[in-house]
Amino acid sequence: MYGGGYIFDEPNKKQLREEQQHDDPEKLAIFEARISKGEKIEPGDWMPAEYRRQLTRLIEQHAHSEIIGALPEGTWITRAPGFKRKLALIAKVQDEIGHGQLLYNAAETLGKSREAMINDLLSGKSKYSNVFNYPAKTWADVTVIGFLIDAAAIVNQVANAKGSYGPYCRALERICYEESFHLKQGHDALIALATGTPMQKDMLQDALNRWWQPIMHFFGPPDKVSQHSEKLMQWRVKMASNDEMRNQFLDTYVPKLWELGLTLPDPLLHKNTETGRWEYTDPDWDLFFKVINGGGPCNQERLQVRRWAEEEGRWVRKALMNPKERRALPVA
Ligand code: FAQ
Repeated sequence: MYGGGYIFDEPNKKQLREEQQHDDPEKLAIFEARISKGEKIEPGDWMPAEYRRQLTRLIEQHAHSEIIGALPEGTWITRAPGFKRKLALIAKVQDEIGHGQLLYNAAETLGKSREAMINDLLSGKSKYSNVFNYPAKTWADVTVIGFLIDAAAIVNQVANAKGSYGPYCRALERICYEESFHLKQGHDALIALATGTPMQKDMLQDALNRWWQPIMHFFGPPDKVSQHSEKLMQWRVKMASNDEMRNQFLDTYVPKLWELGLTLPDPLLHKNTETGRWEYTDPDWDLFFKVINGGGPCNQERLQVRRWAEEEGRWVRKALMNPKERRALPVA
């Protein structure tokens, strides 16, 4: 049981509704004043039920994205070209799983148990990032993930690390340090393919063409459609809107791709020099909602792998939780 005394599992939904109705206006005003002064909210502090619910949703989805996000790249560990790239990929995939652990810990401070979070992932109730529902068909796909998806994640995480909830911000700070290494390995692999043989360059261009729309989707729906942005920005959980983050990403990374002679599959993509904003063809948002709600090319496969891992790892969890069985485990 944590500071707010609130546990998120099923029987307590009624408690959430009641708490929302009875958020003390005086406490709410003090809480909002603290946030506007830039203070960090810690697990033992009073917080409105909706702040707790929104943060739990967002951090939990982020944690799920890290562990599901390890799957497309994980399948390439044995096939990465050369020993150096294999080692780097093993380390990166291990880091992503570690980020999941850090984020589950941060979400647990809000009262939802890890078991409940994993159950919600495996049942399909919780979401995770759209981008991990696409296949990594070639080594160039792994390269695009390592450069552009890590870059997109960094844009989001660097901003939100300055947000209001202490445990989430501290987890993000550490994650950002590690992600910056991931970005370097992605960039190195990108340059190798972009300056390699014509076949390597074609393979990279093909991957970029396939991943461009999912990457544009990554930052979430346009601000005019986003359901949660307004409240989350008011409470300094999200430090920039979806469109602002997308623009920042385009500003930093599109020139790096163009410099390498790569193209992007959007004839309208350009920076408007008067407004300083990037203009582009609106990505297919119906497709985005289909993918995040279970209808993408790999949703079933991703969840099946996690269910298998959960089942196969049951004996390890049981042994770790049971002191008698723990004594029987071989000492490393
Ligand atoms: N994918 O009202 P908004 C990584 C949902 S970590 C799936 O705008 P919000 C590391 C949203 O949940 C990647 N669903 O939502 C790595 C909501 O649905 P709900 C993950 C999405 O929360 C790299 C609905 O749409 N990063 O990549 C997505 O204000 C390489 C309405 O949207 C984070 O999670 C999406 N892309 O803003 C690992 C960062 N976008 O819950 C391996 C933390 C929106 O009402 C390899 N999260 N939805 O049913 C955030 O900053 C926010 O949650 C946003 C969305 C910006 C993603």
